[in-house]
Amino acid sequence: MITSKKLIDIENKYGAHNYKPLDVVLTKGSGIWVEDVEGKKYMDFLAAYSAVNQGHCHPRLVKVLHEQSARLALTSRAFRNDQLPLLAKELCELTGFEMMLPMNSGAEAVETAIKAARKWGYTVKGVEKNKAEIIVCDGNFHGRTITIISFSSEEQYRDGFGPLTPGFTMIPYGDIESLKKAINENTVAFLVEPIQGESGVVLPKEGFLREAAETCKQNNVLLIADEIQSGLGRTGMLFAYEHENVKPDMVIIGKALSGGMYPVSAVISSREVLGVFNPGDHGSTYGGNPVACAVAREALTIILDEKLIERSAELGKYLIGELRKIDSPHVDFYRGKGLWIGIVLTKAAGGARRFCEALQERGILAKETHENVIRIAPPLVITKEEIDQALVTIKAVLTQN
Ligand code: IF1
Repeated sequence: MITSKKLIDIENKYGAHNYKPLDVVLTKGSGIWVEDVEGKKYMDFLAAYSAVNQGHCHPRLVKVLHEQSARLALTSRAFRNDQLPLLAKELCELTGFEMMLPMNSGAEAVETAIKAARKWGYTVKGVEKNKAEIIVCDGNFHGRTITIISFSSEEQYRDGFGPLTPGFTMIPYGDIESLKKAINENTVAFLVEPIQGESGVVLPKEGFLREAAETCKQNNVLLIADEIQSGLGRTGMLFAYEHENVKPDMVIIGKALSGGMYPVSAVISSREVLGVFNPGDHGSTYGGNPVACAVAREALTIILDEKLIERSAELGKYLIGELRKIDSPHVDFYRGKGLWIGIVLTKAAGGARRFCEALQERGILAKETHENVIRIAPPLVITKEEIDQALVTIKAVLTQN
């Protein structure tokens, strides 16, 4: 057997160092549990940044992946396949939108939404050629492509990668007055995460999304919700924007759309918006492939069959309630929705990394974000008993370290 240490050395030698992962080398997963190459078991409290909402290696997803990959894996969009129409229909019926466009990674779906919004601006709204502007938020995370990092507020994500893509304006997250001021006749869209993930599970002021939706409507600006991380049950609703009773013009999904089994993303929207694409305008070799579509269909069905949205709402409320009972000198406050919680540490706590390492030591894998936030996001299949088990460990780490 190759040891963890040996594998880490090999990865460090041959793999680019664009990450600094916890030094745990995983080889197996089932539900909320993962196992390293030495056989130590951990609870996964990150769930691959909410891609594994359905739990690791869900038997139904494994089965569909096996069967579909043995039947037909890839045709490209030059030909049709028998899975894409069914995913498109089921996804639209589930979400209440008219059309979808399938991609692979989240970033590609964000790019797709940006292209759709710009083209809608020129062909429907009547914006002057090459003048389209899109408003984004401070602290955003939408992916890693050149265009997407062009409007990141994180210096490190942009530094060294210029020249950057123009056409984006930034406002403070949650500030409705700034949004109103930033809109002009060239504004085609407002792109926003209903809850910011990488920023540390940051919720905007209550009412912000509702007012933003009204403002967008009044000004003929598209509201684009990036639900790649917040969507598909994570916050105790199918989509996080439902907490504010709004309906965006475009929604971007990925991650849990495949339950972590395969890269699948999509943009869902109206005929008016996605109808701007003509044959040849946009595409992808793998986007909409039969394996992706079959897996996504099953992943969506699992969310409904196993009542994962309701579980997230109920167990999330329970978990944050129990966390708040922990009397720790290191915790400033807790925030979150559903099974998506940020433990915000005090300045004096010395950063979240050491707490994540202590959790790892005791069998819980969680990831810090922005120095001082421990992010908690287990697969939504977690049971109350497993949460109680985890709470003992979390309490020990937050009070003893
Ligand atoms: C990394 C963060 C999370 C996302 C939202 C689009 C994408 C993401 C709201 C792009 C991706 C990831 C990717 C991963 C780490 C991660 C992350 F800390 F970096 F910000 F989740 F919090 N929109 N999020 O959260 O989707 O192209 O990756 O499929 O880049 O290291 P992708």
